[in-house]
Amino acid sequence: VGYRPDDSKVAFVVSQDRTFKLYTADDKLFMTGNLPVYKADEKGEVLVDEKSGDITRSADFTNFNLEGSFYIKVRADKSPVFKIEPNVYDGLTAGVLKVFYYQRCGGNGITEEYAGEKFAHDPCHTGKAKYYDPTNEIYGSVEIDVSGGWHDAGDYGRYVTPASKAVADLLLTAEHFPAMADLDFGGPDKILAETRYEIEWMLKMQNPITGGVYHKVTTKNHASMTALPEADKDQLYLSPVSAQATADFAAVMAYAYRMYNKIDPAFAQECMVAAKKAWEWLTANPDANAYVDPSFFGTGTYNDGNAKDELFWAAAELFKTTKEEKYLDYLTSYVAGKSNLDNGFGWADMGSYAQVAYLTTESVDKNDELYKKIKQNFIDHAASIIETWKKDGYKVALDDYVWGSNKDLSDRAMILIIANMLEEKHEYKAAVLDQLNYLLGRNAMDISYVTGYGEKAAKHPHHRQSVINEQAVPGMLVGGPNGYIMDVNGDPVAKMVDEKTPPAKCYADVDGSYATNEICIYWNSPLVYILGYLYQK
Ligand code: 9MR
Ligand code: ZN
Repeated sequence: VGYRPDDSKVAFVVSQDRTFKLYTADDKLFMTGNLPVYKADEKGEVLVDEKSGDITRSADFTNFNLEGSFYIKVRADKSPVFKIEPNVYDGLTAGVLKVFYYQRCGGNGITEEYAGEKFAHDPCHTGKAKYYDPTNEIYGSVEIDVSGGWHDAGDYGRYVTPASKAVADLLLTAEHFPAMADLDFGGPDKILAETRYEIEWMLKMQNPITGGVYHKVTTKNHASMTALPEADKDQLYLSPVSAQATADFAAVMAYAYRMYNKIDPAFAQECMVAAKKAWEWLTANPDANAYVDPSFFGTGTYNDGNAKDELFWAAAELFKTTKEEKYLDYLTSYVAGKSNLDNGFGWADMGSYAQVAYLTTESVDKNDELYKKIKQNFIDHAASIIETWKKDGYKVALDDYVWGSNKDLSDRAMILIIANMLEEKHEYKAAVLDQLNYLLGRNAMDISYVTGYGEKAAKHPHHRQSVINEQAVPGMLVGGPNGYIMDVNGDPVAKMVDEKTPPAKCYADVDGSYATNEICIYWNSPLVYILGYLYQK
């Protein structure tokens, strides 16, 4: 996609040449640079990048900072055209944020005014949802309106735990980078109102009597790949209440209170009451832990064996908002017994959100043991990410390429951005930009993983509206390389790769590939955070 004039600018070259050339998009030669000698180990063996199988060398043109459109050429090979411009990411930032609007489910549909003729659609999934098991004594007779919110991904399910991650990332973006709160991204609303659209749906997912929160609402099976949202008329079902969904919900609602209190105190109050009610359910059900989705469903499971990290997050947000002792007591005793603090930005591991909430609680004494332990843990986590970044041939801070690797990488960049807020370091900032450059095309597949951005970008995401309209909704981050794809039955990429394919290359831009090329709200959301950090002037 491009670089800002003052940032580092590097291309990775995999051929055996000595020089590289930089041309303007209209073919004027502007500079010639030398490629460095090959990196070698102690025995003089050339280093091969483990994750991609490539021997990479850096074509560094950082000092070149003229604005315009350019490409790099090494002998006959040309890179895609990229830009050098101060605001090179602005359009992308708006586009990545607008995806949440495109993912809207429910009442008003999405209109031509904002979605254009192609992607506008009628209201969808507005029927009442039943509890999946009619014989259940407490919930069996439940039939409620849970319309609204965002479709999770390429499918039309709506799931509370990944939704909580997406909401948390957008709230963190609006809070940490105030300029983002004003960004007009071409939808009907700005970031906080768009996020509220999801929060209002989440409120409907709480059982008003028990305070417990249903894990998800979906049809029994996924809609066909050719069904537009409004054509998917199957009965909606609620899955069981889970400790994960209830705790994530409590965390999100406590956080929402702080974010919306100035804008709409009545709404903020509603969130606060719901958060406390959810916490009551959690204290009344201390043994609720592993979530296993009923076999009734053929939709996403979001199975999660451990709910304690979600409770950790709930306690941290509730403490930050209310300052009540009981939440601090919970945090103190939970953290005291642990050597690792559940690092992760969801959907399964929510510990890093808890850490961030506690570390940014204003009244907390920075010399107390709890603060010091959590901060040390956060900084150690960032340091391990930096170690990985330094070793990698494409400067990717990933140890493993799993389903949704682009999310893991984006989450890791978020950790570095927040670590940089706690203790500023040049390395953190440099590593964040390298992760963004990877997502935007500087990678072993030579493709931008964000639809619509970059000359050579993913065009065939596993996303129903994009497949049906034969055009990708722009601004969506696809899942990316998946080193375990061979175990995924039914994914065409499983047959396109073999044991020898390096993990960073287990990817193809085909729309059947739900395990490398799907899109998700909680894959876009950490990217919004990264772009928010760069947007903040
Ligand atoms: O993002 C999820 C990934 O971490 C899991 O490994 C994978 C298999 O359980 O499921 C992914 O989530 C999918 C969800 O189940 C349904 N909607 C689409 C999600 C992205 O592929
Ligand atoms: Zn819908």
